Amino acid sequence: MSGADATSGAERERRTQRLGLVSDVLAETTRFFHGEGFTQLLPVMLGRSTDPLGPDPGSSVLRTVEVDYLGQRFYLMNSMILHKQLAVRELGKIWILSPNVRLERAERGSSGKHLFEFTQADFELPGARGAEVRALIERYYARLGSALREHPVFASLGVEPPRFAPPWEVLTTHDLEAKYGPDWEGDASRDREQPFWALCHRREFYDREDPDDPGHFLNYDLIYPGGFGEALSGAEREWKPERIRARIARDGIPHAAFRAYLERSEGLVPSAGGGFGLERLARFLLKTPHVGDVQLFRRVPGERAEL
Ligand code: ASN
Repeated sequence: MSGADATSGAERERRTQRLGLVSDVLAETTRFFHGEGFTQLLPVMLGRSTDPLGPDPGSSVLRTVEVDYLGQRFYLMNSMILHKQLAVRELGKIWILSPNVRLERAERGSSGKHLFEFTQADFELPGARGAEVRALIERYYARLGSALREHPVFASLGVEPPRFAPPWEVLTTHDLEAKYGPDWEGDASRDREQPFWALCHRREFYDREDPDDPGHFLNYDLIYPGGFGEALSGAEREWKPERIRARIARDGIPHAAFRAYLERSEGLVPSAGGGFGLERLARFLLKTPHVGDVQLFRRVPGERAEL
């Protein structure tokens, strides 16, 4: 066998092992949400409205993909947030393995954590507050860590198995900016050995503004340690139609894209939830250089896709 074949054979074997871990993470995630009483829904991929992904200083999406089909305009899912908000009223606690397409700028290819197609575990709980969601997610990671600790992939790839030790530090973006500057995520992540929560981001209209403290937001991100950065984003939601309309107007995002959602907004109820990227989770567990390394077919911005 030539050297090149041996190398690609070894790399193929590592890829098979990484994908095996992704499969086991999916199985554990499914067991967890079902055990917590969530109803699993199949994903929506084309919607008459979708997540605007902005205004958000962290977003760098070029555009939302529009599909005109038989006289209707659809958008490819940036995330299912708007559909989740409508679904919780009838269905209670829900979760979805939700594929998202986000056309990131080419420069994002070198961040190590951006993909233009990925899957998130996306969940929503009617009537919940942020603290309840954060406790749920801490239970999830603690359980995932114990379930995977003896997984042979870690010894085989020479990576430390995960040690998640919640409860985790809770900070605000104001604390983080004061210490690390406006681009706090990388340095704050590199400074820590456990994940931490970052609260209060000024971003999309569906994250609830604190009624007692305008200009502050009842949302949260979970950040991985070691420079791996954002794991999850979530929030308590705006559900009052007049507040949603005012936020959309304030953000200056085109109304047409939200007409179908706004027409149904009288049916919204208070809820909270979030979503975490499964590829980012697998990358964090396996400490691969790029999140594309845990995909079967890499979807890295600016890279030529194999298939
Ligand atoms: N899934 C996120 C949430 O529930 C939204 C997103 O992915 N942009 O808040």
